[in-house]
Amino acid sequence: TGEYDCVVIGAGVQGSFTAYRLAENNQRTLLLEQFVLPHTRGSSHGQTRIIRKAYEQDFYTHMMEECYELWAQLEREAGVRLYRQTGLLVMGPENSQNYQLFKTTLERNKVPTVVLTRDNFSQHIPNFNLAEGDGAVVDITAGVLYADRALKTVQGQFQKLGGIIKDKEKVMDIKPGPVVTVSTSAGVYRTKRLVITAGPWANRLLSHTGLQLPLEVVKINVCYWKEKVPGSYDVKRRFPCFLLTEGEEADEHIYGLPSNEYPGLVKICYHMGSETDPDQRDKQTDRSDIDILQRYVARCLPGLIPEPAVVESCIYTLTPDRHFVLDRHPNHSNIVIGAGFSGHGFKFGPIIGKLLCELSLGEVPSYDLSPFRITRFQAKTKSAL
Ligand code: PYC
Repeated sequence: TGEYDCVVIGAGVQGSFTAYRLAENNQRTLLLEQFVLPHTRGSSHGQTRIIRKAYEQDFYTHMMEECYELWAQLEREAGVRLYRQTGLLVMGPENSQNYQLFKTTLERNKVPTVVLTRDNFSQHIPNFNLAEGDGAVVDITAGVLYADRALKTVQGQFQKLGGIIKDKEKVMDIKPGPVVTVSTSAGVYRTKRLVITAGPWANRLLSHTGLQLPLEVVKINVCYWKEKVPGSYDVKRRFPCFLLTEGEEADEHIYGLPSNEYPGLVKICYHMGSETDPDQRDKQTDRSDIDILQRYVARCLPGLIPEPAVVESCIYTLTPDRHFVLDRHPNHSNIVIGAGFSGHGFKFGPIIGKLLCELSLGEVPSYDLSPFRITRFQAKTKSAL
């Protein structure tokens, strides 16, 4: 048995940053992970992610303002490079609500941007067809985060502060109370405070505490597309990340990152997938998202072969409104939950860590967390009755 000030369950990006912040606050902290680290079973693996201030809602843009500073601070502390600026090209039907929300949120928050016109588009973004009726604006601050490296870095910094990581330890039981007892496949731990950041496994763990959240777990096919002419979409040629809010083929976002981790291959994905059990991810073989992407690539990216060369997998844990869950457990105030990052949480890791740490320590959170409260789901259910 071990005694801790705080146990964090789930060593993905959110749990790792939370554990790091707790350790910084002199909390004796244990970070538990069910698989051998590093692993590719959840939502924090892969070499790259997009970082951006471009959002439909002000509250995300505000959080990202500070989050960029926290990423830079981690880079300095650890002496590693985690961010590369590329810009993010946001496109969508000029008159659609979604595209306009992106554009006006960028303007209102004075994020540096360049608005592209149909006339100058190809001069700035070669080998790309802007769809008929689409607008285009570039969030200059956006870029690529080196995801695997970031995760390893924050875990290393946590350990340097005396934090303990135990991987290959699956949580089998949680007994809430003033002191929470966490039983794993390898031991029993007693802790004053618990944080659950278990990604698609959140509801499995929450079932021990009498709570279930409306989370939908989907498998994402992470597709890499081969350049016809090597280098045409390369990060070194300043090809940006891009995000299409909606389009002829797509109701959900399509996003892409310049060729980077695999030379000559460009990562382009659909921001939706098919429901999966996270322990049976590879049994989900639906490819309708890939069909959507093939049509889009054929139409808009003429320099790519419209068939994915490499397909990897990732999991999204979606809430009904696609906003995160950052809250205390409704019945146990010493249990804090970070969940439902809905496929857009990685870039927020440092700020989520700060917020979950504040919640866990009973401090006033640095941001208004009302969009992220658990009660919003109950309110929906009640009004639907
Ligand atoms: O939120 O920028 C994002 C994103 C890119 C890919 C998946 N999510």
